[in-house]
Amino acid sequence: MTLSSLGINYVYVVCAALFVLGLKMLSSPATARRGNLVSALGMLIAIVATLLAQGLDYRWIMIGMLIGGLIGTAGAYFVKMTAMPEMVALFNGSGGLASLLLSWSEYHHSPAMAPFIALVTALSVFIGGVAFTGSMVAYGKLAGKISQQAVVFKGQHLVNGAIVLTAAGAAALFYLKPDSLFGYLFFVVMILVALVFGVTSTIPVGGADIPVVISLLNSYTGLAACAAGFVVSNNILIVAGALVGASGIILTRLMCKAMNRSLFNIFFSGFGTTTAGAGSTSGVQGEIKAASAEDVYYILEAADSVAFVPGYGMAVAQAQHVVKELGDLLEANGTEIVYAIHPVAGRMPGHMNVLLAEANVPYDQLVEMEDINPRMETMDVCVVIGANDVVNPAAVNDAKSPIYGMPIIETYRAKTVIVLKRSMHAGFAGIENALFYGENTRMYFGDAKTSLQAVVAEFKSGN
Ligand code: TAP
Repeated sequence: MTLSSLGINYVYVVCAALFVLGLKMLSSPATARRGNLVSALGMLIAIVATLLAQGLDYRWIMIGMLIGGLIGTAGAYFVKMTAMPEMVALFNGSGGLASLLLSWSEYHHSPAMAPFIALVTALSVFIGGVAFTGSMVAYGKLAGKISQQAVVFKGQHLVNGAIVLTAAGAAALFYLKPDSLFGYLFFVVMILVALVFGVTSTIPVGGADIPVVISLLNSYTGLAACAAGFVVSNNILIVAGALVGASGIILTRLMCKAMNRSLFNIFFSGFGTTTAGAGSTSGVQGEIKAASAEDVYYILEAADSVAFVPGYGMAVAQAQHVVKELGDLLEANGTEIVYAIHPVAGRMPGHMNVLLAEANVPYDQLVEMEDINPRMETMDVCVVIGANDVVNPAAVNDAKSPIYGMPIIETYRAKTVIVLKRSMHAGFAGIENALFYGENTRMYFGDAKTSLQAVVAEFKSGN
């Protein structure tokens, strides 16, 4: 059975609509799961329709799909939530490599290319190659397989500039005569240079900034797929690639904005590479008021409204389930509960949303930063669970601070703040936090999960 070329384009329009709808649904926690399924359905229809339209021998394709499907399913089931960025990096790299290989094989089929096809072939192998090795470096850094430190050396910009110029030169020479031996030589040079550039452009990024880079590389993979779509004249690959390219760049921009950092700063500053400790100084003065589980119980028990503000430490402690348990107990006690989510809390986009969804926190209790800040003064208690930078008032009132200008959840304006962390160590940005010394702040030291379990026990025993 084959689909006519007109018929398949109708199918592709449906698939494209499903992709767009799926993306739209991904923008809200309440619809995100269904959005994923809608997009996946669009992709399934696109793959089946494309295979039917080509009238191919499907045996090898089926074997490939089966192996890939098994790896993907196993990965999705067994990967730990905190290892999700690594998995995304691996998938992303595979996408870049697939575009590179697809365009390379098309070139072998018909090296006598029209100028436009030569151009998109060059683009797809170059961007695909960069996305592949860049993602592998990103994976290595996140998984601790290679050093998380930013590798910054003198003349780095010059080296990267020379690499890009070499790639552009090779692409131009390939473009002029793609079907000659020289054309092929320059094609191979372009691939090698792309693979090297993926590494050299990613190693200057510190481990903690890698999620932003993964989002950017994701955008590259989309662009490579889009270019590959032109190479093989496949409309749905063009559309899907363009959507991934655009959404990747939008997400990258959002992450940069939420951290008040430029992409240049992320790529070249080596920010966040040192494990900042108590030694970081900003001249913060004041008294630390420690609290016990019993103190926290009394404060919470008397509160009418409580905002939980989760951060990276909640992910480390895997405290989301006990947070929900405490939230339920408070609700049963007649307290209003919200979970205030900062867009870059944790280490990956949507990190806190995913963890809280895993613990079945109702979506309508999740409140965004823009919505909680205006009513902060009316909140009786803010419970900061392993968050640090995203609640640091220096971002608002210390113009010299490296995070000045970064939007934060302004917990310091709440009536009482309880901070759960293990020590006075700094967070990702490596700076001290005046919130911990605030008049209205109580520090409850310890692992967030263990600490919250103790508070839950207090509630259950009715103290
Ligand atoms: P951080 O500022 O990194 O602070 C996390 C805090 O959690 C630390 O101060 C740590 O203090 C505490 N902690 C660690 N393990 C804990 C445990 N088991 N129990 C209790 N507390 C624990 O986190 P944040 O406030 O979520 O901010 C995120 C930072 O990452 C921002 O600077 C952001 O710009 C950056 N970033 C985010 C992203 C995305 S997309 N989310 C991407 C790249 C960078 P102790 O060691 O004292 O316990």
